[in-house]
Amino acid sequence: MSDISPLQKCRLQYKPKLPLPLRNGVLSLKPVLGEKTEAVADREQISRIFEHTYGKPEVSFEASGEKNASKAINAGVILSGGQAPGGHNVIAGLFDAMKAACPDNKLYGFLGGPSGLTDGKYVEMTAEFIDKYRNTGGFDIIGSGRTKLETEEQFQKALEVCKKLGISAIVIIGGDDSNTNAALMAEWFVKHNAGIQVIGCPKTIDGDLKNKQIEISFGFDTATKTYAELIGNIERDANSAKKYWHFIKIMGRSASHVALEAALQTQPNITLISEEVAAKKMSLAQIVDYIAGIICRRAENGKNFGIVIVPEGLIEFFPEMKAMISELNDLTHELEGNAAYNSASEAEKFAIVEKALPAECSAVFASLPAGIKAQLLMDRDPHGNVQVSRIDTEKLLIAMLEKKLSLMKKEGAYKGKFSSQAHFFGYEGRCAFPSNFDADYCYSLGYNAFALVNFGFTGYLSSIRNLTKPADEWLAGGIPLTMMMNIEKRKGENKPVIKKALVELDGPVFARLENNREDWAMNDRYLFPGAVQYFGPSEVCDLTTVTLQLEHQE
Ligand code: FBP
Repeated sequence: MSDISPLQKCRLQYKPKLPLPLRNGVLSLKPVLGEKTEAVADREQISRIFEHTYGKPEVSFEASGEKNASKAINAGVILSGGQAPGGHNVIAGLFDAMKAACPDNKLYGFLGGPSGLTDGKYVEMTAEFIDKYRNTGGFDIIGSGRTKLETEEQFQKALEVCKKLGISAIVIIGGDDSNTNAALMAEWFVKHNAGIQVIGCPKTIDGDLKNKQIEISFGFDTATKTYAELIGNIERDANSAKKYWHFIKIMGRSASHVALEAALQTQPNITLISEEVAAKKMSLAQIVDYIAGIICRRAENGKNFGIVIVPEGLIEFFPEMKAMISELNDLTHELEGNAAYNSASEAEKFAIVEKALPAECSAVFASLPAGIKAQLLMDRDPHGNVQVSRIDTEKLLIAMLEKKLSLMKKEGAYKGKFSSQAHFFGYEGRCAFPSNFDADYCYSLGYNAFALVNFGFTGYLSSIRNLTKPADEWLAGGIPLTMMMNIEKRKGENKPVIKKALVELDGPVFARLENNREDWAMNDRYLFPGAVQYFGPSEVCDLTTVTLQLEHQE
């Protein structure tokens, strides 16, 4: 019996498509430089921090018509942060580009994320090793991690490891934070004349690493197609049984791009968008009222079922919760080494926290069910933030709605029956086999990363554009990382960071939801996308999301 599934066997045969200029290998390219660039904001501070790498021009690659010579080099690659479908193809593209340029080129994979570089834990990539992972999901080829690379000591260690292995270029595959770290490391290497280039690749299913230059991060396409397939199946079930309200929390740490895209693909009854909740300063109680209103109106039409999409980060966008969570982040940090707190029972911990929080925040905390309180007190992520994937916001909404609806029933304002099911779609989509789009896009990002290395660039993000067109028409190039930065407060300190893209409430993607909201709430306009990640009609299978189509429509 084979130890791989029939689908995996089939996907291993898939040949990812490259943009036309890259198809003859990176040695046949010529870089075309644009104008000098500036950071999105806080230019003076950013230019001071990145004294040696600030302001570089954008670059695009064109076919040169001739083949340049190349000498053998060694490079390293790191997977950083949460998994996103297609990471393996970035590595495969990088590897193939290197070997096509010079068979003596060597690629080392650092194990377990950025700490693999500083701890000197690595594996040398061979064709045999990589071939098993082509077009597969996950990051298990070398593993990932969330260690931040930002200190002098870490950069020194990285330099020693690179020197030992003869590495002159590192490719970091990560999100906004990892690429901020890539920019810092690029700057440090230039400042210390280390002769090591650093190139980033835009990864995250959350879709919030995008801007004028980067159309989308990889993984967003597959994750949203996977969630949409599952939501469609639930819609079909809800419409068949007609007895449950399904509350579906959709991954996406902060921005609601994933929830919004999945909603546009499936047309559920209610879609909450965190950015809208924050902009309208809506409280949790107001959102509960809003959902209860739709449940009542549907019940009057004899429909005691429906679908509600809840973005993962929602809880942090309610103004009262945001303030409370921010106080709680500082407080839990202070309480970390406190023996009395650590040995206290759960109820005692709640009492300690309620006493220590400012009065208004304490009241908000006290109003929550014990399960949510306990989740809010769990460990923070490496940036000191609450881990929203571990908070059952969908269950919190259900609990509050049960109370609200039974009260309304007593008052005669609601005559329906409310039965619910809670779901969380996150990890199910994060490691799916990459869709055709992500398989092509990721392979191209990796291939193109080596083009940037070959022409001596550092502190750049690999960029493939024109993504709403077929791969033949994609454009390859590089964007200076400093161009995407601004200054933000992190753990009380001003830091340069790549600006996160949130859902634009005045943009065409949100407008599609807003214009259809009432119709989708009351009428059942469910769409059932099915499994279209790999095979099927090419307008959905090979091309990317509704979000990108709307953002780049002509
Ligand atoms: P990245 O930003 O590193 O890509 O990770 C995003 C994400 O998948 C979020 O959507 C989610 O909130 C988080 O990771 C979960 O983190 P963990 O893997 O640590 O549970």
